Amino acid sequence: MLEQLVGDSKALDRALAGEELSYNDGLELMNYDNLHLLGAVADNTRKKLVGDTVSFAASYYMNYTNVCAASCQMCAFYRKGDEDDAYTLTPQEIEQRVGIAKQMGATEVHIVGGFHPKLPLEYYEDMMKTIKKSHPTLNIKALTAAEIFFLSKLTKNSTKEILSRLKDAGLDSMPGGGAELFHPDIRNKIVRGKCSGQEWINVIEEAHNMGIKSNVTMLYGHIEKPEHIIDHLIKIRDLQKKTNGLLTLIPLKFSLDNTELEQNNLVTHECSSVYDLKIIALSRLMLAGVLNNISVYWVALGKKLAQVALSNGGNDLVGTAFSEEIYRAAGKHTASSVDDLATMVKEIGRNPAQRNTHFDILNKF
Ligand code: V47
Repeated sequence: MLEQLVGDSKALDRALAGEELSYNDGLELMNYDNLHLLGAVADNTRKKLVGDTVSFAASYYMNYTNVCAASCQMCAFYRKGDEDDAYTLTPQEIEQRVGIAKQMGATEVHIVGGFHPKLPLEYYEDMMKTIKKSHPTLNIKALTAAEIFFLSKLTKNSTKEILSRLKDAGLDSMPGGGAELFHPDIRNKIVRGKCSGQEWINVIEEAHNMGIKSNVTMLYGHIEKPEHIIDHLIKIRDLQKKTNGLLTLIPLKFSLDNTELEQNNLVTHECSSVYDLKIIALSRLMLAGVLNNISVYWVALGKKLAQVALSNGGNDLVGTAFSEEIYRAAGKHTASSVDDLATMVKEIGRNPAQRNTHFDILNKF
């Protein structure tokens, strides 16, 4: 049935046949105007690859500092060290918050922050050792590849050395932040003072080779062009073919409020829901068979659109968040319980399941 309908698109035909999509196929689909067909093929591919389960983790999000040596045009979170609302948590404050999260049922802690120019490597090691000592079973998902790269420059250690010391201190896995879009033409317009796309990939590859798995993100809906999205997805696919260390792709919708891109009128509105759904569908189709988890970040989309995104290629919900300061800084509220997410999934006729960081199912509802 779908085969007959997609006859006008070679790329959709190829996707339905389970063939790997090329760069040109990706571009064709970014410019394809029948969202319903695109979504149907992505949904069909999702069903074949991962079935009807929609997973989510009980994750506690914590930003240990908003002080940042970088000043990215797309970020509303960073502060310079001397600003009134700049903060840095002590390892003891972090431990206290993590204790509460554990009591609430979190199985992982997601810890990221700004590029703090004064915190020594020992701060991060202490943080991880303190958490591990009190909560040995909690997965510490901490520090993006961009933070590792920054720490390497700051402390004059190799990125491998930093990763190895943090792994010894308790680092279990890494979040996917800081990836933004890898293509230099767009990256250089939205970030300032952050590693390049290739440097991000190199650090993550090193982490994967040490047995530290990670997520990967894709920041969309600002000033990118279709080719930047497809370039990013193909680089993710190539990386995953090499290391198999990626757990999921999390497309992140750009949130406008309080960013330099907004203040300079470079972006005047957030992208449309149609574009959101296209991005989820393209993520599913470009990565099919290589990276089979596509997470929907409901915090950015809202719960109703997140449900539609799950019917356009998504199979996982991210943002069980008890706290997430970066999105809040850019105008989005965050917080939900595991039961709320299960209800959201049941409402669309799919099967909710709580997972751990590594996508093993812990609990069905
Ligand atoms: O790296 C910054 C992005 C990321 C804005 O790995 C913005 O499980 C939208 O990476 N609008 C941090 N996005 C969040 C992140 C993340 C979130 C949830 C789960 C995981 C995971 C990772 O947020 C940054 C950047 O790409 N960001 N500013 C903004 N104005």
